Amino acid sequence: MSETRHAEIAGAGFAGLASAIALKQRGWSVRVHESSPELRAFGAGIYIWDNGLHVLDSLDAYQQVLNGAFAAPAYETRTNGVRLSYQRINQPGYRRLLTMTRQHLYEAMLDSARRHGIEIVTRSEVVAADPEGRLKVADGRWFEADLVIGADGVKSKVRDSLDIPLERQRYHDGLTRVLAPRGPLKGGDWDNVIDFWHKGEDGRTLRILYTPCSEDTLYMAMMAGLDDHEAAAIPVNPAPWVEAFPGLRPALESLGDRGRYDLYEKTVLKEWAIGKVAVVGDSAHAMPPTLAQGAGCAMMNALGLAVAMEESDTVEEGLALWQQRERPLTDHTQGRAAELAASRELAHGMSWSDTDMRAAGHLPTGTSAAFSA
Ligand code: FAD
Ligand code: 5PR
Repeated sequence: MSETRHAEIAGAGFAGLASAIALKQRGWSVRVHESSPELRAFGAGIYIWDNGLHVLDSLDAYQQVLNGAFAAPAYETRTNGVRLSYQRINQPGYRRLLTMTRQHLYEAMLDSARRHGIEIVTRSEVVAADPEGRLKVADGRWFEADLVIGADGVKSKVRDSLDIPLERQRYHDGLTRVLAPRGPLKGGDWDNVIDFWHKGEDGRTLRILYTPCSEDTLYMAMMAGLDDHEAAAIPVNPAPWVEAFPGLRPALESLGDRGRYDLYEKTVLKEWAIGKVAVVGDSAHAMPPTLAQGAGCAMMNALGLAVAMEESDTVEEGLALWQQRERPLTDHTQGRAAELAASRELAHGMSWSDTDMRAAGHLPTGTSAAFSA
């Protein structure tokens, strides 16, 4: 096909930016609509495994991500003070896992989008899509495209406007995610990722996934049950947390009124595409973060979509190929992440089994085993 094809994309999150860059790299023109007034990431820190790093390389964002991310030497689990699992990471022959602030990842992707000359319209709220290939914004205008992408997150309006049958599940646990200065928590084991669990004699379970995400910044995902009003409160009440995890006191006492509590959730769609509209990322497959693969799958599927378009004569054929090729891995990952969320199995240590690491160890469509950098 010689004439330039055009995509309209809802949402400038990780899925939207990845889709935009990957299509633009393959000769498409693209426009991204973002409802927020500013282009920035929300939330605290993020984990990106090998698979996501390969996609970032292909999107020309890897070097910038690497520069300023954290590469912990090990990943451990400690329950009631006892080390239950310990794995090296980021060392020759071991898995790679970079941790970083969400803003750091976002800026690297945004800078790549800008270098590629991608148009991003802020304060442009998408309200619907039409399978014929049109996207509608809040002021009533329609934008036509060869391909429409709904990358507008877990509350996707694009998805909802298409009436795709959907299954939604919420879990009993949720997390407060915060960034804090590392302060004295540096060097030795404090440079590891540490999944701290506390199982009290009173039946209470608390957990802090302790994650250095730069030289100076610490990310903590603090898990408490929905019915634990004291520990799930916002602003964070440090008392129960310091009691369970006294070693983290300096970080816990620095939190102030920061933080937000979010429940785990999962959405599964019958189809990821209808007509000329595809949904990508959390709009299609939100999952609990237990395998740290939500953004990883979002980025793999965004790149995979652009590759499938390149390989197909029509958008509809491309969308069919895309789902057939990419969906099984995401379904598997989502299902396993959900089991881990429901069972609290991670308290016994991470398994590092091939089943749990299938996405992390996958070489995504459109990437090569060697980093191009
Ligand atoms: P989003 O990041 O939600 O982006 C959607 C974008 O669309 C936003 O910019 C939003 O403003 C915009 N938007 C929304 N509605 C509209 C509209 N109507 N019109 C226009 N724009 C709109 N994943 C990992 O890979 N590693 C991790 O370590 C990890 N940790 C996590 C921890 C927690 C607690 C949670 C909840 C998730 C975690 N995830 C992780 C998952 C990851 O955050 C998501 O999978 C990822 O953000 C999905 O990207 P997205 O672009 O699909 O959606
Ligand atoms: N792993 C990661 C993570 O961010 C979370 C979990 C597991 C990287 C939560 O934020 O189990 O909830 C988890």
